[in-house]
Amino acid sequence: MNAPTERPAPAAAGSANEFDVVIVGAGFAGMYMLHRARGQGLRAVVFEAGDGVGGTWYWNRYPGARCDVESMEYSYQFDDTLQQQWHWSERFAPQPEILKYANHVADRYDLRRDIRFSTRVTAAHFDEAGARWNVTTDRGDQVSGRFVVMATGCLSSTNKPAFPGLETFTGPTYHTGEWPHEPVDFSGKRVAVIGTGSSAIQSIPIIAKQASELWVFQRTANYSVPARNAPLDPGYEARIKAEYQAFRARNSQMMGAFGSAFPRSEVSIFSASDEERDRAFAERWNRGGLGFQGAFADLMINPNANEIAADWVRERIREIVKDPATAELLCPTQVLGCKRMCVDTGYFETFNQPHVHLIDIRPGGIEAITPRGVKAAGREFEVDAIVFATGFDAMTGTLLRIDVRGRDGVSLRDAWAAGPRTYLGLNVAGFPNLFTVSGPGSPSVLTNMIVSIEQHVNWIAGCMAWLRAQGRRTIEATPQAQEAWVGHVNAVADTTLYPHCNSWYLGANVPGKTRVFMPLIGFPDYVKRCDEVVARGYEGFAVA
Ligand code: NA7
Repeated sequence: MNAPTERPAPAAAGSANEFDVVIVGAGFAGMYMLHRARGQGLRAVVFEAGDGVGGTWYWNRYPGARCDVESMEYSYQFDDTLQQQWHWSERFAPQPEILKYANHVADRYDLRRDIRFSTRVTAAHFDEAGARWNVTTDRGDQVSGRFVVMATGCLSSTNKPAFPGLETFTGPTYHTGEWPHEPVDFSGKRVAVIGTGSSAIQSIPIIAKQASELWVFQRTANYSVPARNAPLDPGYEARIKAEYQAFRARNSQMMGAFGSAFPRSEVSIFSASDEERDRAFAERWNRGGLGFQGAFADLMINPNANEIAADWVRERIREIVKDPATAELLCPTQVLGCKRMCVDTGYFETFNQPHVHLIDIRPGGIEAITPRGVKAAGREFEVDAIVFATGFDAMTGTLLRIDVRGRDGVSLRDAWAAGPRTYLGLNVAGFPNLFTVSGPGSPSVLTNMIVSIEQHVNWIAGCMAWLRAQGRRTIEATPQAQEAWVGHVNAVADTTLYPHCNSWYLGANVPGKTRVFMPLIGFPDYVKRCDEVVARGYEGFAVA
């Protein structure tokens, strides 16, 4: 899919600090937004906290970091030459290669000249008289923009629990989401990893190869499927490239905008015999990756169906992990898939190594961090380094760290005090001309993020062009449309098992965060809805 031809706008009047579009973040969303804005002849600037592009893939450099969407699908599709020329080396791309791709895109489209790196946006205030946003950064920039696009990412603010005594630890500490740029060598070290989500599950097998002792502190066991990662098959790559656009089109019809090569089965688990169930699960387990969850049509809808799949995975864990007590501890008990499933390489096997220990912290959590290590389960574990794999203040964290004020000076923090409320996950009532890329209320984290990002950026770019063509200045969601949308997002979630456990989709991982199911389930219906809104003259938006 190529970006539609844009009609250039007249050059913006005003000083060097006046822009048509101010973009926050230079991850995949911010980079593409900049490219599209330029394509319309708009003056755009990007502020980026890191000193390079890549967003999530810039920050998450922990050992073993890898995408759980297959690499032939996890890339931009707006430029067919780009997708034809780029070559991925593995079935699931490792973080350094994705970062290399982000840098390639920045160079290829000459994006860096409009990106101000190492600069964090601290405030964005709407000036009603001028219908412009005044944006401030931690480096003293003060710029204004007709539009603000929050390309701030869904997993970009780390969750750092305030463990008592945290500051007293004498060794180095690391958060997986803010990993140092230099390689970290754990050779011969005693290491603690706190958390057993995706970041921990990817990094633990690698850390275990170096550490002399590895203590893993687990509050909730997670379901994980083997990645079966391998060098990318050149034949497969050639077949996809021979029909890349058709492949993309098929993926866009999937609930999560990926995985059309192995789509979700339409068969109910209850119409399958025991042998058929086993065969279906085994086929997907052996193929590797997130497709496991699609073995039957009703796994995420019916609790009994889900429990059968969960049991099947628990059996595999018991087969892999030799010590029965450790195996039992590693067996998750929550609904399968209601926390995002993990995709691993040798995670459960790692616990068969004598120097790797699993500590159940369910009863009392982490009691304290001490100068010498971690206190939990009634004892102190002496370690040389601690890795916090404790996740993110997802979807809203970064947005709410910025002092965003819309009409009447109302802050986004107040507007979202009872949880995020958006229309289409693209805009918030009372915040004209401010767009959120993959914001709460859009499919975002339940999809192939790059596909969702492109869909959002295309929509936003189209909206800006439309406003200009109509001679209008502002667009904002009506409160009524927003209320109805929030209701819709919740209603869709409630037809599934997703809200059934304490996941970051619900904000339940961050103490004090309001419990609201944030992403919308189902990419194809969402895209249809976005297109209908446009076809009906931006239905649900007030335009002035
Ligand atoms: P996750 O999936 O949120 O995992 C964080 C882990 O840290 C999880 O096991 C948490 O246990 C644990 N955690 C969080 N807070 C605490 C405290 N206070 N004490 C002990 N343990 C804690 O983050 P990831 O970075 O692994 O993955 C995020 C996404 O990135 C992932 O879904 C993929 O989409 C890619 P809990 O489950 O809350 O009991």
